[in-house]
Amino acid sequence: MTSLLVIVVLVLLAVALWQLTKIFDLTQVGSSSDDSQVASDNDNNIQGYIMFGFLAFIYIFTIYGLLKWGKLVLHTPASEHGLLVDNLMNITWVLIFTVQVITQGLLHWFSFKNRGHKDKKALFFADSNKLEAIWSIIPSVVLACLILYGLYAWNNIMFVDKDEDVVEIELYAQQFKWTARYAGQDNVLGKANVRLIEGINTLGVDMSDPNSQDDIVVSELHIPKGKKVHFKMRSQDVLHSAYFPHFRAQMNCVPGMVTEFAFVPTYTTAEYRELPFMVEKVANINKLRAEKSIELVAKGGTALDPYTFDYLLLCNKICGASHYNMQMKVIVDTPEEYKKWLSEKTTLAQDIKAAAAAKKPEAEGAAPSDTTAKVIDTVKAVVDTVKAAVAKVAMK
Ligand SMILES: [Cu+2]
Repeated sequence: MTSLLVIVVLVLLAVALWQLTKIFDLTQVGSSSDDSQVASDNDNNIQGYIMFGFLAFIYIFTIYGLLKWGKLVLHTPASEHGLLVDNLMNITWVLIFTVQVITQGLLHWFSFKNRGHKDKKALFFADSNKLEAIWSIIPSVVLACLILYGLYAWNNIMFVDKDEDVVEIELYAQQFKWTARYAGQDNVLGKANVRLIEGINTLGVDMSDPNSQDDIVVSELHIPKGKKVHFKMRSQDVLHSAYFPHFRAQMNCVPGMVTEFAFVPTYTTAEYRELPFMVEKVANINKLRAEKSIELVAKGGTALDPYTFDYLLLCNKICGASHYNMQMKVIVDTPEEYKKWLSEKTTLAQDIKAAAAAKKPEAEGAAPSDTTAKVIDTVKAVVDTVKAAVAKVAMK
C-alpha cells in the first residue's frame, strides 16, 4: 500500500513539474527573440564530428567483433562439397565487408563535408544519369555473378547420379526426435506411409513391400567416410529441418513429401577429433566445464562430465517446445567399421516378428482381463434379477 502511495505521489509530482515548465514557457513568449531552435555553425560542426565518431564506432566494433568472436564460426568442413559452400560464404562476406566499409565511409564523409554553414547554399539538381547508371550497373553485375556462382554450386551439390554407388538412408523427423532407416542389402528403401504406423513399426514402413524386408531402423546415425550418402527426409507432424552443420548440409523435412540431400563425409569422427582446431576447442570447453564443476561441487551439486566432440544432426526449424533438444548423434566410420556396425543390426522385419512372438504366449495363457470379468459379473446379476422376477410372477 505504501509503495502504491509513493508511486502515485511520484506521478503527480512529474505531472506538476511538466505543467510548471509549460507555464514557464508561456511567460517567455514575446520577451526576447529566441533562435535556440535554429542550428548554428557550431551545432553543425558538433553534429558532423559526432557522425564521424559513430563511423569510428562501427569500424572499431566490426574489427573487435571479428577478432573476439571470429573463431566461433564453423571451422574445417567435414564433407566434400563443404569447401564449395565455405568458398561461397567467404566471397559473400568479403563483398559485404568491402561494400559496407566504402558506403558507410562515403555516407559519413559527405554528410560531414556538406554540413550546414551560414554562407553555404544547397545545390539543387533533378537527376544525374551517370550516377544512376553507376549505382545500378555495379550492384547488378556483382549480384548476378554471385547468384550464378551460387546456382552452379547448388546444382553441383544437389546432383546425384542415378548410377552412382550411394548409401541410401531415410531420416524420419518427428516432435522431437530423429530416426534413421537404412535400405539394407538391396540398397532400396521400402515404401512407407504414416498411416501404417503400428506397434514398433514407428516409421509406418509398408511391410508388404519386398524392398522393406531388409530395412534397418536405428536411432544413432553411422555413415562411411569417402562414400556418398543419400538422405531421404520425411516428417511425421510439422516442418522440421535436417541440419548437419559440420557437413554444411541442411534440408527441410516436410509432412506429406520426401526431400533429399547427399554428401560425401571426408573425416571420420576420430580424425575430426584430432584436428588441431578441434583439440584446442575441446580443451577450452573442458577448462570452462572444470571451472563450473568446482562452483557446482561447492554448492553441493555434481561435477560436469568432460566433453568429447561428436558430429550432430540438429533440427533447424522451431518445431515446438522441445525443438532445442531434437538432435541425433552422427558417427562417421571407416568403410570397414561401418560395414561391421551395420551387419550387427537386426532388420525391422525381424524386430516386428520378435515383438509378435513375445506377445503371443502372453495372449494365449492370459486369464480374462478385468473388463471381461466385470462384464460377466454384470450379465450374471441381470440374469439372477430376471429369474427372481419371473419366479415372483409365477408364485402369484
Ligand atoms: Cu524439429
